[in-house]
Amino acid sequence: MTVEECHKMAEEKAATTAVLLEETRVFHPPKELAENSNVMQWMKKKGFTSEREMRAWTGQHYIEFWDEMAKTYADWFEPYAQILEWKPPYARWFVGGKCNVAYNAVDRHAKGAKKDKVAYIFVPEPTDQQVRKITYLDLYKAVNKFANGLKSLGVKKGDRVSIYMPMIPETPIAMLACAKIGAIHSVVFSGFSAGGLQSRVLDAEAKVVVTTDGFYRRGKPLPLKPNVDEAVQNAPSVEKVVVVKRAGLDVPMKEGRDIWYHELVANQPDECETEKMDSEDRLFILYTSGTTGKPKGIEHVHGGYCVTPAQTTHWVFDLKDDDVWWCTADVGWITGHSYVVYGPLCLGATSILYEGAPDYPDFGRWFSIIQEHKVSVFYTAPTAIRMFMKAGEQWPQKYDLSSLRLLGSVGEPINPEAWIWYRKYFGSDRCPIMDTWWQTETGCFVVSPLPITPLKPGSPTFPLPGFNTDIYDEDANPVPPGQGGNIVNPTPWPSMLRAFYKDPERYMKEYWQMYWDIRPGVYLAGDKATRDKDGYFFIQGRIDDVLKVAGHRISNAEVESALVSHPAVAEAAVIGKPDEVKGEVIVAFVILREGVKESEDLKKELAKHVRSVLGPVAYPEIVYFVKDVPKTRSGKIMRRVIKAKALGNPVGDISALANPEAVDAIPLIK
Ligand code: 6R9
Repeated sequence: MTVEECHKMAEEKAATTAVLLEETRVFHPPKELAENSNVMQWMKKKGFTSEREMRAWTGQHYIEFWDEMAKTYADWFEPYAQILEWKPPYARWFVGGKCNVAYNAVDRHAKGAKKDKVAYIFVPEPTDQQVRKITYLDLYKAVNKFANGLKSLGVKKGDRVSIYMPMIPETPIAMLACAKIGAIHSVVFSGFSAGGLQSRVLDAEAKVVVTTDGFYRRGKPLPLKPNVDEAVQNAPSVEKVVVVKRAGLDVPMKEGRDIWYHELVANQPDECETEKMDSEDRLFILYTSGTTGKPKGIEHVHGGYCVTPAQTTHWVFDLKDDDVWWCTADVGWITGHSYVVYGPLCLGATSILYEGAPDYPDFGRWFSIIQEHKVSVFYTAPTAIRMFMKAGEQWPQKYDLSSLRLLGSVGEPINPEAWIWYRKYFGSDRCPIMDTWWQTETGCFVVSPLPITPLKPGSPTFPLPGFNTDIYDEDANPVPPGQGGNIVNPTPWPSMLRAFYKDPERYMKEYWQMYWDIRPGVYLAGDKATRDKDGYFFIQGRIDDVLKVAGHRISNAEVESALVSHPAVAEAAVIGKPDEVKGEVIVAFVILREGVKESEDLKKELAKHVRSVLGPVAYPEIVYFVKDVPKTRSGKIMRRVIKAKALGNPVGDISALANPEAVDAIPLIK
C-alpha cells in the first residue's frame, strides 16, 4: 500500500475509535532487533517463550517483579526491608531503603567506567553556537558545584526549589543538584508566564527560584527573568533567585535577592556529599492540570525514580551502550523529567538536549540533528509528527536518517495516518514505533509496546510488565472488546504519585474515590479507552475537562479563570476544538460584563490577556461572545454540551439543564 492510499484509508478511519478497532494492519518488529532486545534477554533468562505470557506473569507477580527491577537498575546505600507497604490509597515502596536518584544518575557513572562517556550533547538553538558535549564527569562536577551553591544559600533537605528554565544543560544540573542534597525541585515549564509561575511558586513555598536571563526562540533572545521578578513579588517564601546567563540580556538584579549562577558556583568545590535519602523521601513536585482551575502538585519520590524511568527506558526503547537517545520533550513536563533526565542518566546513556523549535531555521532542523549526531532512538509527540506531515516528506528525505532504529510517541493519541507517516519517513518503513501511554501521575510508561510487540497503528498495545492496567465499566468490571471504559490501575507501581502537595482530599477524590466502595485501591487514570478483540488498547481521550494542546496538558478551568480575571469578562467557558496539527486548540465562549461593548479588538485583547496570565501554551485561538452558557442546576458549566453544539454534534438530552435555551445561542464553529 502506498502512503497516499494509507492517508486516504486513515482519513476514512480516523472518524471514530469504533473504526480504529477494525485496524487490521499489523507491523512486526525486525527479527534481529526483537531477538537482540534487552527485554528478550530477560525473557530468555527467565524462560519465557511468549510476550503475552511474560506480560501476564509480571502483572500477577508485580511485587516480585519490581523487587527484581529495583535490584537490577538501582544502587542502594542501604537495602530495603520490605518491598511494598500498600495501605490504599497510599503505597510505600522499598520501605527502609536508602538511596538517591542523583547517585544513580550521575555519581556512580562519574566514578566508574562511564566517566568520560557523553551524558548530554547540547545543541543550542543559535546555529552558530557550538554544540556542547558534557561527560558524566563534567556533569558530576557541575551538579556538585551547584549543590554546594544551593547549600550556601541555606537550602536544606526538604526545602522546595522552583526551576523555571529553558532547555539548557543547567536545567537538569539544577534538578540533580536539588536531588543530591535532598531538596525538592519543582520545575515550571518556561512557556508559563508570570501568573502561571507565581501560583506554582506560592503553592510550593519555594525558598529559591532558579532561572535564566532569557532563552533563544526562533533565532531571537527572549527575556525570562522579568517573569520571575513579577512572580516572586508577592511570594514571601522566596529568599533567593539564581540567574543563569544564557541569552546575554541586560536584566535587573535585585540587591540581596538575585545572584548570578556563574558567580555562585565559581568558588564552590566540585565534590559534594550525596544525601542518603529514604526511599519515600520526596524528589520533586510537578504541577499538572486537573478538573479545577488550581494546578495540582504531584509528588514523586526518590525510590521509585531510581527504578522505573531507567527500567522502562531500557525495556521499551531498548537503549544499548552505544545508542544516542533523543527525547524532544521539554524538561518542564513529566516526559522531560523521566526521559530526558532520570531514565537515560540512570542508564548511563548519551542524550541530545535541544533548545529550539522543530521548524527553525527550517523544517530540516531536527532531521539535521539526527543525521549529524547519529541519533538512534527518537521519542517525540504526535503534534510534531503532524507538523512535519504538513510541511512535507521532502524534509526528511533530504537527510540521512539511517542511524534510527526505534521511534516513540507520547502525549496524546497518535492517529494512524500520522503513525504510518512517522514510520515511513522517519523510520524508513523499518523502525518500530513505541506509542507510550502514561501520565505525570504515573512517572513512567504504563501501556506501551516493547521492541518485540507486533504493532497496530494508533494503539499503545498492552500494559507493560509489572502493571495490571485494565479498562473498567462503572461497576469495576473489565469491559469486553469493543466497549469503552475507564483506564485503571488496580495494583500499585513504584513511581506512582504519592500525594498532591498539601491537598490529601483532592488526591483521594480525583484518583481513588470512583471505585472505592466496590474495591478500594483502584487508581482511576482519567482516560477512556477500549480494546480490540486481540486485547490492543485504543485510547479515546480524557474523561475530565483537561485539554491537550500540542501535547501540553492544560485544564479548561485554568483558562476560564484567566479569562475571568480580565475586567471586561463576567464568565467564560472553554472547550477544545479538534485540530489537525495540535490535536486540540482552545476555543473560548465569553460572557461580557454589563455595559462592555463587543468588538474584534476586545477578542484579541482577551486572547492576549490569557497569554500574559498563563503563558503562550494556553492561548485561545478563537474567542466568541455569548449571552449565556448552558449550566446544570447546581451552576456547573456544561462544557460537553457546549462542545457538541459548537462542533455540530448531537447535544443529547438537555432538559435537566438550568437554562437549556443557552444551548441554541452557542455558535457553530468552523
Ligand atoms: C506523559 C504525558 C497525560 C495525559 C493522559 C492522556 C494523554 C499521554 C498518550 C496519551 C494517548 C498516548 N496521553 N500519552 N493519550 N496516547 N500515548 O503526556 O503526561 O502531560 O500528565 O498527560 O496525556 O490523556 O492522561 P501528562
